[in-house]
Amino acid sequence: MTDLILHHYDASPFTQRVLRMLGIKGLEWRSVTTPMMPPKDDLLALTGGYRGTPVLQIGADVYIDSQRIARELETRYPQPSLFPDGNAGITYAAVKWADAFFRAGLHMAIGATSTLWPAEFRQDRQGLFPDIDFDGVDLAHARSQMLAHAGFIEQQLADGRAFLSGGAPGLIDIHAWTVPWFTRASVPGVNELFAPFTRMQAWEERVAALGEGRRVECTASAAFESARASRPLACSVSGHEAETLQAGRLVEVTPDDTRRGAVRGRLVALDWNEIGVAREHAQCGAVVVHFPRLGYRVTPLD
Ligand SMILES: N[C@@H](CCC(=O)N[C@@H](CS)C(=O)NCC(=O)O)C(=O)O
Repeated sequence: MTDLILHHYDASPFTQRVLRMLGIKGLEWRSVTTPMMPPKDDLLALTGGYRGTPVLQIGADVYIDSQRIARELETRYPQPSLFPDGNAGITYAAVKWADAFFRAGLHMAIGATSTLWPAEFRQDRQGLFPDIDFDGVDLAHARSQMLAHAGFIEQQLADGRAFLSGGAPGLIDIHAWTVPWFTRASVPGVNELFAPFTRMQAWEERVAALGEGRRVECTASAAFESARASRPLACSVSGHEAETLQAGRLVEVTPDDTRRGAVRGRLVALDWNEIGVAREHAQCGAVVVHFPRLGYRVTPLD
């Protein structure tokens, strides 16, 4: 039975990113479906407070955020690579471009459809994105941003290449693809907006066809059992911040963009793009929760 356990719901564009990574690598994985909004007691028992999706669990190691998950999958399963052109650094950095594209799509979705969402869900999402005025979205601007981002994709495909970095699919395709994926399906006007981008549309189909590897359904209690039966991998604290963020310090890790929840634990892993905290819960036992540095704030508490 595979050790890869994804805690997620399929409607999430960030989940879709990870599914396509699993597709490129052809991996078997276990699926634990989480609710789209609280209460999410099982997920919080595992993460210690992070409510977002997706979360990848491998034994007693818990990986937060699609970018951290990409790094772990690439390390453990290097072939086929998520970087077929070898450009790993710039591709990881492009997550911030993909997030800007996502934000444009999110603004369009909120402006065009959020008054139709169930009141409880709308209220939850307002709390999650406190920087967005749900009643005052500038739709014309959001459309212009969507067009600009989609235009870059069309331009990149202009020489007839199958994928953004050449003939093989990679993380850059996954980053870019989730926005057309979720907006075409749910936001009125997007198909018309993207109509001139015919190369992009054909590319979207190729990325969708990467699939999701092999999904095996799983329960939260089986996932807890897998954590309890395992020990976290050895990790280390390194880098110049070791002077202020020493191993063993109690820290809080919080996403710096949306309110997906804070996690407290003892610092066990640190470098320029890694934070790992050790924590325990009766259901999962001792785990290490790993975050990327990009997009996450670490605050010492002792
Ligand atoms: N940077 C994160 C973003 C994850 C994210 O914002 N996911 C959304 C779903 S698309 C979420 O967590 N929403 C709140 C929830 O599911 O409770 C990642 O790449 O994983």
